[in-house]
Amino acid sequence: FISSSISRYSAILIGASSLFVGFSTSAAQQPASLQKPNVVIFYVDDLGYGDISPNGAIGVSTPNLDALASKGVNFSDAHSTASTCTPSRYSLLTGEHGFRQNAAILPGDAPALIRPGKATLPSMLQKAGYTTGVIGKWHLGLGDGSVDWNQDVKPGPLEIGFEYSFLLPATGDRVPTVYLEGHKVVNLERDDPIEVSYDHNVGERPTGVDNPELLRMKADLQHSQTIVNGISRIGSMSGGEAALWVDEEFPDVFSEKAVDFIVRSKHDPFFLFFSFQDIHVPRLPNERFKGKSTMGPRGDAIVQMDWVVGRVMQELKTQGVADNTLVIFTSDNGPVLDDGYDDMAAEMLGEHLPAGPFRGGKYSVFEGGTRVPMIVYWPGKSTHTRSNALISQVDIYASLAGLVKQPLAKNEAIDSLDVMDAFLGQSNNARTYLLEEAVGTLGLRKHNWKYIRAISKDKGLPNWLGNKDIEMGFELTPQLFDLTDDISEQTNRAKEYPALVNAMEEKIQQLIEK
Ligand code: NG6
Ligand code: CA
Repeated sequence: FISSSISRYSAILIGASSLFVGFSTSAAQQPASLQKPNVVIFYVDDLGYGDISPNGAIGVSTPNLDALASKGVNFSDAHSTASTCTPSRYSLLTGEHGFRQNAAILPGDAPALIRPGKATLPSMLQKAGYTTGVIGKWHLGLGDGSVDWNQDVKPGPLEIGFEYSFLLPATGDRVPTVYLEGHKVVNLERDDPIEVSYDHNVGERPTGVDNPELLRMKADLQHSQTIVNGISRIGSMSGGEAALWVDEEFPDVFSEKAVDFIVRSKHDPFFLFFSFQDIHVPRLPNERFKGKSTMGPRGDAIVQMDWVVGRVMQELKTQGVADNTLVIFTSDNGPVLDDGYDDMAAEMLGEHLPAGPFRGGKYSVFEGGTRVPMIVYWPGKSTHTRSNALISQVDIYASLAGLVKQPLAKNEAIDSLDVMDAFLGQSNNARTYLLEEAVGTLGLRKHNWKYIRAISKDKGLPNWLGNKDIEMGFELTPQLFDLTDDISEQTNRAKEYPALVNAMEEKIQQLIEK
């Protein structure tokens, strides 16, 4: 009786809602069993598998993640789709592999990579009645090309399914170093317009190249252009003085925006994509986190990130929506120590293993590139367990669509599988194969086998990869590892198993041609 009257009730609302954007059904009006859960994705930048205490971190403690893992599902074989940021984010939001859109690390003035009209995770959830917001790092491009930061900056997240956005437009180390709320640069003054260039110097601001004495942190050549807040960045920027961000304020600025979003949205089901700048470079944690790890700024940035998770989790409780919120905590790619700034990350590492037992890190095709922390928690719905299911972030899309009963079009989220039972820790059956994208090649998992495609000689690798002190896993011949007894990918078995190598190469071809 209840359910039929509810469905009649919502049918009336659906009819009426054509007048409005989205539904206005209050979550509180529905019996709990029929409520769609809120979804919060905490997406950390460059956080390695071993960087959190539930996964054995040594130099840093993350009590809020301990709390999450002590109730939720902690995954040991969960992957971002790529070992760099832009393609991983593209996949998370579209349910497609990054290579389909040639997703590569974008400059700070790149056009929007996800074009309006493309089905996305937020647009799918919007159709299912969700209020959607993105807060934090974007790095998926904005505008149509040669973006003018003094006008409405679009298309961007608002044109692909987010109702609210508060962004760091690209990365912390790239200009423009300003916040973007909706279409507008925050605090921009009319008589001080912003200009940005990635190929020549603009304006009068000092640069790291010319004025190294002004720097608070030494940087490599690529990070030595415009100085903002004592830190030289990638790219050149003039104007927008009143709009410049202060890196040390990120934890408070972004978590307050998240709090406001939760307070505003709590009557509808909501989706919050909380995308961290931490622990990407430049690592400039707030004063109150300084020295809270034994690893210098990189470890302190982890403490800061953990605090932000706790702050947002607390607000879910305060607003009375925690029990009906599905939380996914994960990272966009594996760890990196020196990524362009001299912040002592390598020197102060001690015994800590950022990638845990896995080889390589950010940029790598080895497991350390994409095997990232993932914790999922939905009170009363997820099982408390440690799961070794083979999970890809590309599957979040179809899994959430299944959960909210939103049918997918044929060409929507084509690489995404509904593995919600695995996300909730109720099954170990997720993927049997999983693609891993790196800057120079592709890897493929088939159960515990790991195949790495040979890189092509003539294509070469971006020259800046040379000095990262990371094992990339790029070889001119194919590699094959059996992770069952070789979790750290030490012994190449490709010559012993030529048929398997061929089969896995064929599988990659099939996936590409799909
Ligand atoms: C690289 C930057 C690096 C980082 C990365 C993107 C250089 C030398 N290095 O090009 O510092 O910004 O891009 O990181 O320019 S990601 O996590 O957003 O993919
Ligand atoms: Ca990243």
